[in-house]
Order: sequence, then structure tokens, then C-alpha cells
Amino acid sequence: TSQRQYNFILVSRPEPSVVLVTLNRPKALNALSSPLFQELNQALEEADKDDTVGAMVLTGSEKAFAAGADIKEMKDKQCKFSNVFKNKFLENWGEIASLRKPVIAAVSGFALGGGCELALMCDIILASPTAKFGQPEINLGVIPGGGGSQRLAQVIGKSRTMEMVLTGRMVSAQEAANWGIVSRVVADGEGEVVKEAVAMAKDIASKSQIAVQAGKEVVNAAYELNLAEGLRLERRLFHGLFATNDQKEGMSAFSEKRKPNFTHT
Ligand code: CO8
Repeated sequence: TSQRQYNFILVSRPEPSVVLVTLNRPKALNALSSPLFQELNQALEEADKDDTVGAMVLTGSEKAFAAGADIKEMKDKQCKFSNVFKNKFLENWGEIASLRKPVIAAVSGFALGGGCELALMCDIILASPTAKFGQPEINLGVIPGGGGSQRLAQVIGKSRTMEMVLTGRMVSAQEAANWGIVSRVVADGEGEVVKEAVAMAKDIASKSQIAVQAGKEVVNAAYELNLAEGLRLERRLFHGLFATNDQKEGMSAFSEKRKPNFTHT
């Protein structure tokens, strides 16, 4: 996407249609400081606007996807409501969830606190066998603040969410897969989860971008709308897609037994 220099993330193009963002504060296990989050939002928003990009992958290191919000940054904010309120502390955390294009999280190692919440903001999570998910905020005298309690409850239900939020226990990759936090655990091996995520992103990017973005929108709506409204939204968007060239191309290509050439129009 850009040749911009970042301090806390790396941005690359492993495929022409895929942007890979790697959190890069190895010494702090990718603790999510405010400057890091600003860079992350900026890189993803740029990719979201770039017509040549179809999907994004977000990853960390082998040891840590992200070990949470930056505790050292937070610890001095105690009791300064005026400060955190006026500076909109951590308010930009939700921005990832409003991107149009899919973001795949490739998680190895620790995904704790804000790191777990960041993964949950992504559209698909792939885990390496080393992945560990947890909401350890309770051990710091606080609770999740980046959506963990709500997004986990939607995905794994009350009892498991309560256990995670109230005990802070870390959940293994396999357990996370059994619970539905991640879509699957990839094979063992360094870099494997990123390779898989990039391959999946490339596959998604080969589809009609309009259809992909509409698909993301309706699936997300399932978490916000009641069933009748969700079904209506899905049907309306489905109707709308018949006004695209990609629908005509996709269905013609199928009839003519050839690969579609989507133009994202
Ligand atoms: N913040 C800042 N620094 C961190 C963090 C963190 N979250 N996690 C690790 N580090 C630092 C350590 O301080 C250490 O630095 P140094 O070398 O300078 O001492 C370095 O990373 C390496 O860490 P460890 O030596 O501790 O490595 P270990 O392998 O021994 O342990 C652990 C790894 C278990 C992951 C351990 O580091 C740990 O428990 N980290 C904290 C995990 C945690 O509590 N996370 C939750 C943070 S709170 C949060 O995320 C709230 C989110 C709110 C979002 C609100 C949005 C609106």
C-alpha cells in the first residue's frame, strides 16, 4: 500500500492483492500502545481505500500476537478521568471493526487482553498451535475495555466468557477452536499461520470485492440486528448485487465453464 515508514508495525504486500500488517514491538510482546494503534488504524484504513487490495492480514510475532494494551502506558492514567476522557483514550480501538474489507488475524503465541480483543475485531481468526487467548485484565484490577466481554459472549456464550473474564485463564489454540473463537488451528511450523492467512486473503481477494464487502456487512449485521431485520438486509443487498457487472460476469462465467474475471464494478 504505502512506502510510509512506521515505527511499531511492518506493512508489506505478500501478494499484489493482499496487505500484511505485522505488529512489531517485539521487546514488549507487541503491547498495544496508543502510537502503535494509530499506525495500525492508518495502515489498515489505507489498505481499505486501495482498490488494488482485496483483503488484509494482521499478525504479530511467533511469541505474541499482542500481550494486551500497554500496561506501562496505562498505569499512570489512574484516576485522571479528565485526561483520558478529553484525549479520547483508546477510543480509536473500534475503528478496525468498521473497515469494509475483510481482515484476517493470524495468531501465534499470546493474544491477551487488548490483543485478544484486537483479534476478535477481525473477521476471521486463524491460530497457530502455540496461540493462547485470554482476558487477564481481572488480575490487573480492571475488566476488558476493548469489546472482549461482548464479542466473546456472542461467540462462546456466557459460562465460558465468565470463566475467561473472571479468572483470566488462558485458553489454548485447540480449546479456542473447539469453542469457536478461531475458525481453525493450522499446522505446526514457524510462519505457517501467516502463510495460511495470506493464502486465504488472496483467495478472498480473487472474488468480486463488492460481493465480499456485502458478505462481510451482512454477517456482521447478524450480531446487531434482530432476525427479521437481518434477513431483510441480506435480501436487499442480494437484490442490489444483481445491478453489478460482477454478478453478470460471475454467472456468465459459470455457464460458459470458464473462470470469472471480476472487475469489482
Ligand atoms: N504492556 C506493556 N508491556 C508488556 C505487556 C503489556 N501488556 N506485556 C508484556 N510486556 C513487556 C514486559 O513488561 C516485558 O518488558 P521488560 O522486558 O521491559 O520487563 C516484556 O514485555 C516481556 O514480557 P515478560 O518478561 O513478562 O515475558 P514472559 O514470557 O515472562 O510473560 C506474559 C509473557 C505472560 C504475556 C506476560 O508478559 C504478561 O502477563 N503480560 C501482561 C498480559 C496482560 O495482562 N495483558 C492485559 C493488559 S490490559 C488490557 O489489555 C486492557 C485492554 C483494554 C482495551 C481498552 C480499549 C478501549
